Amino acid sequence: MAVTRGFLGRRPAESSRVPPGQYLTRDFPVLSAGPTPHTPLDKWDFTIRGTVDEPVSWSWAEFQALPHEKVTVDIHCVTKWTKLDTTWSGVSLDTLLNAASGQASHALAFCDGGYTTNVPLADLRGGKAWIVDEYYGRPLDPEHGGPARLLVPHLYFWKSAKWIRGVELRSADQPGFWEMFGYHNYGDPWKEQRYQGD
Ligand SMILES: Nc1nc2c(c(=O)[nH]1)N[C@H]1C(S)=C(S)[C@@H](COP(=O)(O)O)O[C@H]1N2
Ligand SMILES: [Mo]
Repeated sequence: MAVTRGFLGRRPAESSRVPPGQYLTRDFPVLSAGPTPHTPLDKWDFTIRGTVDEPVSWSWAEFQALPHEKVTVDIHCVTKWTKLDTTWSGVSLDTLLNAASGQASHALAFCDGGYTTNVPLADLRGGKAWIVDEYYGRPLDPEHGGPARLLVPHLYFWKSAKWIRGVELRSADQPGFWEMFGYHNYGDPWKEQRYQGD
C-alpha cells in the first residue's frame, strides 16, 4: 500500500487525470459492436497498405520478433469511463510505419470482423500509439482485442481498434465505423469530442 501510494504520488493527482465528463472505474468493461473473432495465429498478419510504395506485412512470428515496449497509460471511453494506469506491451507504430514509405496523411485501421477507425498519421507517430499483444504481462484476451489491438490512448478508446490486422494509409481522411455513425472524427477526450459537432 505504501509503495503503491509513493509510486502514484509522483504522478499528477488522480482527479486531474480524468477528462471532463468522465468517471473513474477499476473494472475493464468490454465494448464490441459485433461478435469476437478468433483468428488462429498462423493465419494472422499485420499489413500496412494503401498509399505506400510497397505494402508490408508481418506474420505473427515476425511481429513477435519486433522490439516490444511496456506502456502504462490512462484510457478513456466515450461511454464515460476512464481507467488509470493500464499496462500493456506492444510494438510502437513508429517501428511499423518506418518500414513503409509514402506520402500519406491519414490511416484507417482495419480489423478482423470488419471494424474500422480513422486516425491522422501524426497521431500514430512520435511514441503515441502501439499495436499491443499483452495486458498486464499476459496475452491479450480475445474480448479485449486479442491477439492484438491498436492502443492510441490520447484519443477516445473507440479509436483503439481491437483485432487489428493492419492500417491503410491514405492521402485523404476517410471516416471509420463509428465515425460514420456520428462519433467525432478526431475524438480528443480532453476537449470532449464525443460526437460530430462537439
Ligand atoms: N474491432 C473493434 N474494435 C473496437 C470496438 C469494436 O466494436 N470492434 N469497439 C471500440 C470501443 S467503442 C471501445 S470503448 C473499445 C473497448 O475496448 P474494450 O472492450 O477492451 O474495453 O474498443 C474499441 N475498439
Ligand atoms: Mo467506446
